[in-house]
This record gives sequence, C-alpha cells and structure tokens, in this order.
Amino acid sequence: MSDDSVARPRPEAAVALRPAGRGRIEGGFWGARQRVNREVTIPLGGERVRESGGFANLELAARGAGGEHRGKVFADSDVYKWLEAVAWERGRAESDDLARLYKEAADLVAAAQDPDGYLHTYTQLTGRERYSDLASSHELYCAGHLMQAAVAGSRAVGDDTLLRVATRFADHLVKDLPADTLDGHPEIETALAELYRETGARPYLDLAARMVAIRGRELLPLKGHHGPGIRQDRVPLREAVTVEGHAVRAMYLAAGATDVAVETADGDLLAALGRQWRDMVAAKTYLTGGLGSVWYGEQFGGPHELAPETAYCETCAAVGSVQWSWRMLIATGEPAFADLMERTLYNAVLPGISLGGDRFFYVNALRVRAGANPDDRRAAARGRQDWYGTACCPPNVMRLLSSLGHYLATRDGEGIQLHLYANGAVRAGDVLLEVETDYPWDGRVEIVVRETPDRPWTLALRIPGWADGAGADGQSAGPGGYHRVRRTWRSGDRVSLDLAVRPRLTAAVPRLDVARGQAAVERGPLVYCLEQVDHPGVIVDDLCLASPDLSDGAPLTGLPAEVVPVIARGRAHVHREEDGGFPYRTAATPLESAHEGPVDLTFVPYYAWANRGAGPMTIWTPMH
Ligand code: FUB
Ligand code: ZN
Repeated sequence: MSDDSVARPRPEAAVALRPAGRGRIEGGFWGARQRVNREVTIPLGGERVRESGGFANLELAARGAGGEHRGKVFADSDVYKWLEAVAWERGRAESDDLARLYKEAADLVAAAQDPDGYLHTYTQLTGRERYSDLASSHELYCAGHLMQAAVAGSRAVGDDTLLRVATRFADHLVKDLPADTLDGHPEIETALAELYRETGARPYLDLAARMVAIRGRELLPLKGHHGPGIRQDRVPLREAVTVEGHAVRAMYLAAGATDVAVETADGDLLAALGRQWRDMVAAKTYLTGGLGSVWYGEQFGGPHELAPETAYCETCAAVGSVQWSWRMLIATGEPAFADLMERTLYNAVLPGISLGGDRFFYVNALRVRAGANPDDRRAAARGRQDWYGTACCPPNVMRLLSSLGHYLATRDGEGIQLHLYANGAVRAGDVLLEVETDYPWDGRVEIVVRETPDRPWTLALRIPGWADGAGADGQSAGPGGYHRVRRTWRSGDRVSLDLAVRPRLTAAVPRLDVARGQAAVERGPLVYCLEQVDHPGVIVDDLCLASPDLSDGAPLTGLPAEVVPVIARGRAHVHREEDGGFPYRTAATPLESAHEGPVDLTFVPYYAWANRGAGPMTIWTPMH
C-alpha cells in the first residue's frame, strides 16, 4: 500500500478530502475481478492491441520512414490505456512478465516520439499537418492517455520511461501548440493536471485551465450534422447547468475541469460542476449509473430520455463517470459522489466485461427484446465481443480495475473515510485498517484497526443511500451519509457495520415514462435483471411481477456460486393471435389482462448477464 493515488491533489489544492492512497483488495468480490483482470484480460489486451496494429504503428513511427497506419486515428490511445493498466498492476504486485511487457511497450513509445516531443502515429505516418483537424484527429486525446499512463508508471513503480516522453510532449504543447487550441475529444485537460501534480510543472496546469476556460465558445469547427454541443463547445462550463453531447467526452472534460478547479481554488467553477453533476444524476442517468441514451453521436439525451432498449451507456462513459465523481468527492467530501461511484462500478462498468474477463460490451442496453436486431457489433443483442474496431472500452475497464484500490478511502484532518467496501486493507498515514467482508452479497463489514497513533481520530463509514435499516455496532446508521466514530483507537479495535443488504423493488419517477408501471429489482448496490435463460417456456418480454415479495434464491448453474439470485412470483401475459397483427387497439377498450399460469421469476445481477449466452433481458419488469 502506498500513496500513489489516482488524482492526487497538490498540497495547496482546495480539497475537502485527500486520497488515502492505494488500498489492498484481497479476495472477495473485487479481488476476484482484479485477479481475472491481471491473469486474463491484461495479457489478452496486449495481444489484441498487437493484432489491431497498435504496436506496429509505433514501430513504423519509430523508423521515421512513413508507412500505412492501422486502425482508428486514436489507435495509440489503446496502447496507452493498456500500458496504464500494466503500470497499476505492477504497483499492486511486481512481476517479471509485467515489467517486461511494460518496458518493451514503453521503449517503443519513446522511440516513436519526434525529436521535438510530438507523438501521434496517425499524423506521423500519414504526413498530415499537425493540429490541422483537431475536431476529429484525437491528437491531444492520445497525448492525454499517454500522460496518464506515464503518471501511473511513475507513481506505481517509480518507472519514469513514459514520464520522460510525456513531459517532453507536454513541454512541446506548452511551447508550440497554437494559442486557444482545443481537441474535439477532451482528455488532455485531466491528464495535464495530473502531470502537473506529478512533476510540479505549473505550465501544464495553466494549459489545462486555459483549455477548460475557452471551451464552450464554438471554437471547434462543426462536423457533419452535429452542432457544437456534441463536443461540449456550446456553453462555457462555468455557465452550463447540465451535461450534454458525447457522454465520454463530457465525463473526461468534467473530470479535468474538476482537477483544474481544485488546483486553482476556483470555487465558482467547482460550483458549476456540482450543478451539472446533480442535473446529470437527476435526469440523465440510468438506474445502472450508465450514461448516454442516444446512439447518434454517442450522446446524452434530453432530461428523462432514458429508454432502456436503446440505451447507449458506453462502458467508457461509466469509467469516466467514476473518475469525475471521485474528483468531486475529494473536492467536496459529499457522500452522494461515492454513492454514484459505487452504483456505476457495479452496474455500468462491470457489465462491460465478461465474468471470464475475455469478452466485452461497448454498449450496455438495459433491455433486449426477443428477436432484437444484432446487426451492429455494439448491439447488446449480439452479446459481448472479443474486441472492437473502436476498442476504447476494454482497456478502460482494465485500467480502472487495476487502480480500483485507490478509490476506497480518503483522509482529512479529522481522520479516515471509507467510501467503498472491499475485503482487504487500507493505509492512511500511520493508520492501518483491515476490512473483512463478503459485500455485496452480505451487508456485514468488519473494520479492524491494526495500526493507530495514540490520539483520537474519526473513522467515517459511508452508509449508501439505499441502505435503509443499516446499523453500526448495534446503533442505527442513517442512509446517505457517514457513520462517524471518534475515539483514541487501540490496535485490535473493531467496528461492525451492517448495510442491510436485501432485495428491494425500485420504481422510476413519473417523468421517466418509459419505466412507468414497472419496477426494477435491486439488492444492496447491485441492479438485477431478468434473463431469458432462466425462464424456459416463456418469453421475457411477456413477464410481469405478480407480487412485491422478493427473496434470495439458490445459486444458479453457470454463474459463480457466490452470486445470489432474487426470486419473485410472476406471470406471463398471453400474446394472442390478434396481438400479432397490428399491435394496437382502441384505448377506450378496458385493458384485459390475459395471463398464462404463474411463473417463478429469477433475477440475476445485471453485471452478470449474457455470460450464459445472449438473449432477451430486462431490468424493468411490468407490475401488471
Ligand atoms: O473517440 C474516441 C472514443 O471512441 C470515444 O471516447 C468513444 O466514445 C468512441 O467513440
Ligand atoms: Zn469506449
């Protein structure tokens, strides 16, 4: 465990909390995911990046003789995100294999860099003029991912191979980037801020701050049918009241703007970001935490435009949301940000990868109908895919899982705050805490103090917003805040938390009309769904809930034994012959409800769906 935190504010930054540093996740829910990530996904990711030309592009650029660029204009970013994951993994546990993989790729990146610091293989190989098409070229987006990988290598294992490349690139940008330049895809802002934090070079922060300040003034040229909003260039961030446009871009920009706000003590900017975050949660976030309801342009829709089957919910948008909320949590200390992080991690990031760690969703629909068209490779009806032509999502999940230990805890002048619960240990200064839990399957979390100074400090434990009936050491602990215990601790002291994990039904507000008359099943932090595979003889589209009573079920064949299904009584609507003609009837006719016999409904955690074959699935189930 060390203070190699993700988004580590400078000492003078205006923040309420400071990251505690990397916690150790061991076993349990997230330990299993981290093991699969390390043993399966990251090695496989390296292979896929190689097969898709990511390394070949760098090799050609290193030779300096031109050549055919393979893949998308942002192919370099796949290499960098994968390298970032390798770096965080090395920090968790060094290995010869990981160190070799990292060195080979990092040396290649260094060799591909132009003498003046520039690096973007698409531009280098095609000979296109630098920065001539920043609305689409992703030059600075790739630079940003390079910088984040470099910071990870430096923080996690003190390897500065990429840091030297990144600082040369950043120095070049500070010196040579035309004034008032923006990238169509934000990312460079948060990366420059982190590079500033790592190196202390103030011009990097100033450049990031300038990019945040001038965004929203329609500086970027328009492309195709899109207006400036898709690239967050319609309204200055300081004035914006909501998030808009391409969801991943919006999240990366907001994360970078939050970094800038805290490092420059810009309270107005932070307040504007808080306003946008709250509007996003209130009107533009799926129950899963997923973001983006419009396929066209991979965008946010309007308020409450959250149709389940056409949900876009790109896995990268969920990763970006976690990054933004983490920064807002540090800036403000408000638990709502940690609540969204938790919801998003379990239900919007994790569905993006199969349980085996080798297949991926790019788009995460909340409903797939029987007979849904699987034509687009991103369509959920097709199930997870081995890789994608636009492979932004898989390495994004890799780097987040590798660095997950950083997001568990923070500290302030009063003590330590635990935000996310995972079996393992957390160190903050001279305090060492062990966390024993089978969360999220079980709500019991035992915190054991192993090392402590001989003076009073406060242990703050987040009680999630859903955790009605939670308790700590026999006292009730209200949801949506922190349960705080202040005392002079002794080694061996324990606090027992019970987060009241049990199945519950959730409804949407009336304005979210696509979910009217329907309910979703949740259990603890997990959102559940109905899958066709558990309902032979009926079609998921025809099912409805017959009773609000829910109970835990027995393990299911084909899913890990620890996965707790939820059982309810249901019914299947009869799809009559006349319904198959023109599927409408006069609204004046009272709705007859013809049902077949009772059906036992089996709900499984949404993150685990499509691991036993793809098929119809729904998060929302009609109540009649
Ligand atoms: O443009 C780079 C990445 O490709 C975006 O972040 C994703 O949404 C995908 O469009
Ligand atoms: Zn993506």
